[in-house]
Amino acid sequence: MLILFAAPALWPEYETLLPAALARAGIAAQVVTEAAPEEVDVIIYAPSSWLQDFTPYVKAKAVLNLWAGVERIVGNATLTQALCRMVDPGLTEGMVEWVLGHALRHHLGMDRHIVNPGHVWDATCPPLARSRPVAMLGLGELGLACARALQAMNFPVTGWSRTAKDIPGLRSLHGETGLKEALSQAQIVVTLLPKTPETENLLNAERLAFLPKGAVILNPGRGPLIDDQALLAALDGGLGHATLDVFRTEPLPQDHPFWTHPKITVTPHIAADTRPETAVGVLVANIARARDGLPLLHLVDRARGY
Ligand code: NDP
Ligand code: OXD
Repeated sequence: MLILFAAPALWPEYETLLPAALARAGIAAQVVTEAAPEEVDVIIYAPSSWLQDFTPYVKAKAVLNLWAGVERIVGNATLTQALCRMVDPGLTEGMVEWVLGHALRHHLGMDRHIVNPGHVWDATCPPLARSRPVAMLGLGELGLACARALQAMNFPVTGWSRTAKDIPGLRSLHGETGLKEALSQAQIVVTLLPKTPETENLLNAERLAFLPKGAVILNPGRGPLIDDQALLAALDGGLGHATLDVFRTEPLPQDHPFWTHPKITVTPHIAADTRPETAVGVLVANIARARDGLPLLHLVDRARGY
């Protein structure tokens, strides 16, 4: 098989790992960074790739995205090949750590003690997690893993997703009324949704107003899920804090008000990264399936957008 690795910036991380993993799996494949398009069997892809026109890749059975989010490729009209997104145990683990860390920061009020120039002896003890409701918007690979980790710490978690779900031990809502209910009770909201036409500006002024006073938003999903201006206005009102990892423009422009707002924490799109050590296993599994004509894992529904 001929595998085109069309993500040059990431090549050094995969150059040794990927051929070794293919060899261990007994797959006779050559991984290259340049190839005659008509000879390529599988394309490994990242959104920053030089490859934007998939038309000449007539033999390619799959495009394997190295990112979980597919909004930068899903609308590509030249892409007729199957598109798979990244579901990587290492990436999920990273996201769980980011969400837990930032949830605990706000839950425990850590900032009061970390930045305390006046040496104030404020002995107010935080409540237990069991009395801090969390709304998890998105119950996919990442949202569900984060919901489970928060539940393991006793946070009462309500999940919300596009479709109705029956997940053992997790209160799950859907639809507009479900969203209003989840937001109205949440002291911490986590947005782990893909960017699609339906999710853009999901948290607008009207919906942000459902949140109780002092509530905190953690957004490791995508910037456009939240209306920037509505968020700033809500923070200037009763909203407690927003910790944002993703933005409409990245890197976040230096003059963007998010950088200096006292109730916003910016992290530079580092919530979770695809980890080559674990991701190669997922890539190899799908390469084997493409070779054997089996259904691919983590297929993107092009019409749905994720
Ligand atoms: P999944 O596709 O597994 O899950 C997406 C979830 O969002 C599903 O539960 C889906 O609902 C829900 N959803 C989609 N559209 C809607 C809608 N219109 N209304 C309500 N719910 C909706 O994605 P992942 O969990 O793997 O990833 C989520 C996102 O996280 C990625 O798309 C990416 O944008 C972001 N991400 C960010 C990273 C970072 O470092 N900041 C790293 C990796 C990912 P349903 O279950 O009903 O289909
Ligand atoms: C991803 C991301 O989508 O890093 O994988 O945001």
